Amino acid sequence: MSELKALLFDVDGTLAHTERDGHRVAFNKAFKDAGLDWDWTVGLYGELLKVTGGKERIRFFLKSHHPLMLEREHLDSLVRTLHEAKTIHYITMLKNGEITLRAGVKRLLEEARTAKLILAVVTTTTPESVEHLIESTLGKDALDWFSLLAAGDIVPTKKPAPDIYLYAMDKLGLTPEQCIAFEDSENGIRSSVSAGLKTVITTNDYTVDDDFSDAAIVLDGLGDPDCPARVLSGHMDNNYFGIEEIYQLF
Ligand code: XBP
Ligand code: MG
Repeated sequence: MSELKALLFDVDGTLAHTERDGHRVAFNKAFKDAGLDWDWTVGLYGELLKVTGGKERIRFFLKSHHPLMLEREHLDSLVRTLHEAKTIHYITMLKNGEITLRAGVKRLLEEARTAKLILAVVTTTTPESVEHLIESTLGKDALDWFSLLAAGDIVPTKKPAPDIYLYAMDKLGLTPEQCIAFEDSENGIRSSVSAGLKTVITTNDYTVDDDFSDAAIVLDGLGDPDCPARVLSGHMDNNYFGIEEIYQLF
C-alpha cells in the first residue's frame, strides 16, 4: 500500500460554491458591458457547465444559441475580451467577500497542514481567479499553503481529460497512489479517475445528479462538527470528513 502524500483540490464547486452566484453573474456582467443581450440564467448555466473553461463555455453557448456568430471575424479576440472582462468582475466579487469557502474546507486544509501533507489545486479555471479566491477566503499567506496551483490553459485539454491532474502529479513528482482528489462534478471525476486517482466527491445543486459511480465516497459536503455531512454513497464513521476519513479510504 502506498503512503498518502498529497491532497489535490478542484476549485469551482469544491472549495467554494462559485458557479451560480459567482462565475455566472460575472459572465452576465461582462456581456452587458459589451452591449450583448445574452442572459445566462441559473438553468441555462447548468447546461453550459457541461463544458469546462470559461472561454470554451462561451463558444459552446454560441454554437447552440448564436451559431452565426461562430462565422464572425475576430471571434477569438471577442471571446478572449469577454472572458477577461468576466474575470475582472469575478475578482471584484471575490474582493468584496461575496464568495465564501464551503463548510469543512478550511478545517480539512488545516488538518492536512498539521499532518504535513502536500496541498495542490487542480482546476480548469483561470489562475488569477484561484489566487484571489484563496486570498479572499483564507488570507494572502494561504497561497503558500499550496505547493502547486495547476490552473487554466496550462494544459491544452481541460477536464474531463486527465491532463491537468497528470500535469500536477508530474510537477509534484508524485504517483496517483500517493494522492487523493477532491471534486464536485462528473467532468471533474472523469478527469481525476482517468488520471488514476482515488476521488472524494462533495456535490452541489448543479452536480447532485451527475454520475459518481467511480468515487471513493460521495458526500453532500465535507461537513464540520457543527454542520454534519450527509453520505450519499460509500461509508464513513464520523459525521464530517477529515484526515482520518481520508486514511480510511487508503
Ligand atoms: C470549473 C470551470 C471553470 C469555471 C469558470 O473549473 O469549468 O471554467 O466555471 O472559470 P473547476 P473560468 O471545477 O475545475 O475548478 O471562466 O476562469 O474558466
Ligand atoms: Mg468543479
